[in-house]
Amino acid sequence: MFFEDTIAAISTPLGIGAVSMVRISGKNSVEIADKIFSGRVKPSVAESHSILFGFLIDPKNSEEIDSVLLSVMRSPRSYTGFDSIEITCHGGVVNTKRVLDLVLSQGARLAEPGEFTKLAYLNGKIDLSQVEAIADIIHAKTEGARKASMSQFIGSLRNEVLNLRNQLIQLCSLLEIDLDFAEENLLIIDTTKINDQLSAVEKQIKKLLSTYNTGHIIREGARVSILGKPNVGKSSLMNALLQKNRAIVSHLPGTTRDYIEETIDVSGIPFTFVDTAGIRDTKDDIEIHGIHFSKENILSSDLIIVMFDISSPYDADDRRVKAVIDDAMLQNKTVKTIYVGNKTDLGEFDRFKFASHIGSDFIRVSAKSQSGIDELKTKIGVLFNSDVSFNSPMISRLRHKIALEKSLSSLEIAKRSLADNLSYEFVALDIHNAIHALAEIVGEVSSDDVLNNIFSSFCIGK
Ligand SMILES: Nc1nc2c(ncn2[C@@H]2O[C@H](COP(=O)(O)OP(=O)(O)OP(=O)(O)O)[C@@H](O)[C@H]2O)c(=O)[nH]1
Ligand SMILES: [Mg+2]
Repeated sequence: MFFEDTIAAISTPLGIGAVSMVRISGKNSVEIADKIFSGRVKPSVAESHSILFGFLIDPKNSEEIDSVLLSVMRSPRSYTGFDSIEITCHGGVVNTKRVLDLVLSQGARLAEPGEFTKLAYLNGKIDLSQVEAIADIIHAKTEGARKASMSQFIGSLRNEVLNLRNQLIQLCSLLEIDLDFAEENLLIIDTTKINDQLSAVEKQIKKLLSTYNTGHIIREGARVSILGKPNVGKSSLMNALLQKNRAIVSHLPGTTRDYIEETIDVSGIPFTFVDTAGIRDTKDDIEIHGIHFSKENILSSDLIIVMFDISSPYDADDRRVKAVIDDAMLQNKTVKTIYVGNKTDLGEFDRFKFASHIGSDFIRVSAKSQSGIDELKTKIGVLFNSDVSFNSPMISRLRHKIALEKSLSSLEIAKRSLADNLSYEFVALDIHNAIHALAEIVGEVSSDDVLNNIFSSFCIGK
């Protein structure tokens, strides 16, 4: 049985380092520690949350394995809720593995990825939104992602979901009380009031749903492709954004043939910038391939920077670029665009004519002299709401979005049932469905598939 096992794993990255940590959790943890640890105090008589200094000794041959610090955390005051031991030993691959082997030889089983956290979840120490937050803290690529994950870990999403759920539970109980007393005609509920309260909860759910775009981009990052005709300065802009010479720049049109990508942090969000081959009519086979990639990139991007050379007239190639982008936007409806007029250092041809050709305002930059680059970065950040408070409740996973949408559609059905004067029994049932969907977010109801999917993304030892 799951709860019967005592599990162990190396919780620090395997490699050369000052120290490593081997974690043990489960009912035999302290007993195992007693068998292998020699110090002034035995783990089994040590108080919870004390740290002991001593040696690990292999009971088989009394070999001294390592000098360590050993922490004792007794149930239920531990990460998993079970008795837990953490051994801080010297680092290094061979030494750390030897310590783990010693623990395993005394009856612990090697933990599966995320199993310590799974124990914590099954033991009711944390809910599923916090489990996900832990994975996100570990994988955070930017300060923004770290902050948002920490806010979720300390309960911002959980509290919001529980608050929504409580409002619905109260509504349900009102309806159910009314049903109980219906025959005696004792209570008559104001249907309009119930409808208004349902609408109020719907509004709050919609607000939470609206955080998905920013939330998942903070977690997963955004893809930004730079497009334009050859020679407008796409590769120069790429280098200016990255602050390094990553892409080849030359005066020859058609320099970039493949696409190049690199990720940087802009306002707390990981942005992957993609420099693409200039779009034009060409007979060159390799270039045609590159242009095909450029068009494909539009479909997988969250944002396209469309670039023009403002120092020369808007021409047929620019028109072609604009047509390609307009066409791709019909297929990728969520993609955002920013228009950029480059080479302002060479003078501007006709700013207003340009704006009317592209049907949009644009940002003026000089990739060469780096002017306007900060303004462009700010604009990119604003497009993805990077000014959002990382501490407010936010959803970041498709799983959350689907659950909220399910909840919303059950509430819509409830309102319809109410409008159709159906028995409150049906209305209450619809609201129960909405509550059930909300409960999925915090994992009060969950399928094995969902759990396996979440825990498989963890490292062993967490
Ligand atoms: N004066 C000036 N020259 C620029 C600027 N940006 C780029 N250039 C020059 O324009 C030429 C083309 O620049 P690239 O960055 O290679 O242009 P590209 O759009 O990547 O071109 P392809 O890869 O061929 O599609 C180079 O000679 C650059 O030095 C700018 O802001 N001002
Ligand atoms: Mg280029």
